[in-house]
Amino acid sequence: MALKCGIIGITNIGKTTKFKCISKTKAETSNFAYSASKSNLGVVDVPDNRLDEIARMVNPEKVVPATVEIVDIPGLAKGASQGEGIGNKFLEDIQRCDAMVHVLRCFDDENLPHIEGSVNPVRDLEIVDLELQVKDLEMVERKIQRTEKLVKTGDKDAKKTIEVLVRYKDHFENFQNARTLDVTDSEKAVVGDLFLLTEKPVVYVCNVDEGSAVSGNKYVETVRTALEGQDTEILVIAGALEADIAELETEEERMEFLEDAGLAEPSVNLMIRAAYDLLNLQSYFTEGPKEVRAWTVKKGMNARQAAGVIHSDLERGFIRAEVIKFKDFVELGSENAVKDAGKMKLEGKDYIVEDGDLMFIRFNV
Ligand SMILES: Nc1nc2c(ncn2[C@@H]2O[C@H](COP(=O)(O)OP(=O)(O)OP(=O)(O)O)[C@@H](O)[C@H]2O)c(=O)[nH]1
Ligand SMILES: [Mg+2]
Repeated sequence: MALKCGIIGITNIGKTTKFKCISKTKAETSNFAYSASKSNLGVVDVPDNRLDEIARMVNPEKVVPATVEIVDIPGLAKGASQGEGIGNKFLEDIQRCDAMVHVLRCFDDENLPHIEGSVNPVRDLEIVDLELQVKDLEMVERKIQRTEKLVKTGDKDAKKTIEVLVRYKDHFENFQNARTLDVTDSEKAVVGDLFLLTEKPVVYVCNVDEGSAVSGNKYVETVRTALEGQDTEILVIAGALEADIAELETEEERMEFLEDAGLAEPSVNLMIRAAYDLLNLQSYFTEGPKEVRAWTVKKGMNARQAAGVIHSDLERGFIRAEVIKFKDFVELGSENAVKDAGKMKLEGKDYIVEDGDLMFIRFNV
């Protein structure tokens, strides 16, 4: 099953607008709170300049980018965990995701009322976080009850388990997210079966007005201050502007508008790459006259597992991988030049694949 990244946030702040910029999936946007009644799933190309550069050099018949699954989830509101708004259903959709892009409204627009009556991204962030925390608290409390029964039967581990669970419980009761609790890996494993919502890795996206696309605005500053000290990325995206640009017919037109806005590429690209990274994914490349292609592997996969992403035969019959570093390929200009310079490495099955490796798999079945 593919890993998925969910776009979450309070209702009516531009989540679906962003989703439409990056995905070919049809999705409804509207001016009304809670108008969306279902999540949208999109398989989204991962923009990668390295792939484009290899393609320019090799000039293949076909270029195939990596993809990542993004789910646009309808907005939450205060009380969602108690069934408010569209309620619990979307918390379940978030549960099925492996990472989250949390969108925050950081733009003024008199024509677009805010569900809470004013623009305040930090308050919105706290509202959404609280809904997730309440859900997580519920999960942890239920596990505490289950485990207490085990303590009574004399299970020795159960007592330790409860100690860890209580730490999580206290943490949620202090309005904190699971990901910020200081725990060891084995302690974390205690809640592994709960798939806690606030444990999932997150990146924040500040949705700003056109004029703030490059340097942000006062709302973005409040978000930065609120998240200070947390190891988390904050992206700034002018959603409406990027939606307009995505609608343009030609690449030239799109580039012109981006340049006018002071951007080198659509900022939604950063969002896609951030999602890919949060999901712990990276790419390696294969190149030839027929096809230049990016393949998705989990970080830390070895060469043999990575070969299996192309085809199970390559994993089963793996002999070795010929590995070229992207930098060498670009600097030296071709596969042969890299070989002549002695910079192509032969690697065995245990080689840990690095992001951006060019690989040719030798196999025999
Ligand atoms: N001014 C302005 N309006 C925006 C921006 N992004 C989205 N909107 C408008 O906000 C409204 C809601 O946008 P959606 O993308 O449907 O919002 P959503 O977060 O998906 O809403 P729900 O699915 O109901 O949670 C639409 O009318 C959009 O045109 C933006 O960056 N600036
Ligand atoms: Mg929506």
